[in-house]
Amino acid sequence: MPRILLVTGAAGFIGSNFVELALEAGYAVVGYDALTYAGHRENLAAFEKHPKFTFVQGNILDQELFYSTLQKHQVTWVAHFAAESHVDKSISGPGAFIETNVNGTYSLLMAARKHYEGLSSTEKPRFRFLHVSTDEVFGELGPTGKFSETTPYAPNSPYSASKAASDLLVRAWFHTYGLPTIITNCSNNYGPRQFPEKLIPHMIFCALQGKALPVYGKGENIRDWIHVKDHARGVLLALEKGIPGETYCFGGNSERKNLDVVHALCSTLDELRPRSAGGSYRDLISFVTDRPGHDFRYAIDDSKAQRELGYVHHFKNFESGLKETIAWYLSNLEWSKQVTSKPGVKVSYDWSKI
Ligand code: NAD
Ligand code: TDX
Repeated sequence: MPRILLVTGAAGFIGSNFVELALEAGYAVVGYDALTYAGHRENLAAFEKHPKFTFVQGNILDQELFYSTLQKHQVTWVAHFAAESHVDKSISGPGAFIETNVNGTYSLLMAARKHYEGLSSTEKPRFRFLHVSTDEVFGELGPTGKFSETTPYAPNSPYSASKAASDLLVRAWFHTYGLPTIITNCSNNYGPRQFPEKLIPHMIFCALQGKALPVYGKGENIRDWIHVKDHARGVLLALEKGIPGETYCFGGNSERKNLDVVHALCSTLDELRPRSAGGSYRDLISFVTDRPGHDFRYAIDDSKAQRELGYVHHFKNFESGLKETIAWYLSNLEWSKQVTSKPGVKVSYDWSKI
């Protein structure tokens, strides 16, 4: 029986990169996405006409639609990426995060369990519900140590608390109902198609406009950067080889201070697109009020995934991955213009200056 993969959040940053990989690997994929301010059909344009790809516009809170989609397409694996994903947005408006991330995941679990109960005895053991989560559920690290699958949860932002709550629901559905669930926790992703509210693309477009580059606090907070294609490969491996009830962490082995990321970004832009006004893009760096409750450091030990899933990092050098990413944004300015020009989008750029 072929694997039919349903991907929630397929039109978002990581979801669309995952769909691309799964199609390349030969799987049939059903993309399921509500197309919020962060989800875009443009992200699926390259494979929209792929014979093995189907798109359903739907909300994860719509349990009936989700169940009927699972039934109609005889789905055998679910990869759940859909979420409200921006920490700053969760601070100014936490309600949407509880609604989508907690209630939405609950709704999917209810529908997935009903679908699972109706599968044949040969299909049941092969069904998987993979929930994509974040390293932020573990809280923050001091200067040393790394998060792993055994780190206790200690979320600090409304975003990470809502993700932690959804992880615990997924865990409970495995233990109580026997739904074959897997959880993955990943560090900060970078790469093509990331919505420009997040650090890297936001800095690129501020720089191109000649606007200040807003570094929170002193820029000393540390993130572990993973290329989105490595994360996508990890999730696919977890579906193919992971054990139900287990969790797997993925990191990039590339810890950087935010200020160092912005410096690297400016140097690359200086090389690829020198400022017409002269000088370096670094001159635009501006230190602004810190994010409330800003976690100091994240870092992931992904040796379990390496050992048990055969996970390897393809993007070993963050600065060269960053350069490739910046080059992608520079050659896809029309994409950025379209995705930031939709209703409900908080970031806005003056495209006449870019
Ligand atoms: P994103 O914001 O780019 O995309 C989210 C997608 O989910 C969008 O396409 C949006 O339309 C869709 N969506 C939102 N609410 C929905 C709803 N109610 N019903 C259906 N679809 C809905 O996010 P991303 O950065 O691609 O993150 C994807 C997942 O990976 C999230 O679960 C996030 O928590 C997790 N994650 C992200 C990172 C990161 O660095 N970006 C790191 C670790 C984990
Ligand atoms: O303008 C900015 N200036 C700044 O200094 C922005 C947008 C961010 N920052 C800082 C805050 C963080 O320390 O940069 C770091 C990265 O910020 P974000 O890109 O907003 O990511 P982060 O808050 O670390 O969360 C991301 O990684 C984990 C994703 O958005 C989450 O979905 C994921 O779970």
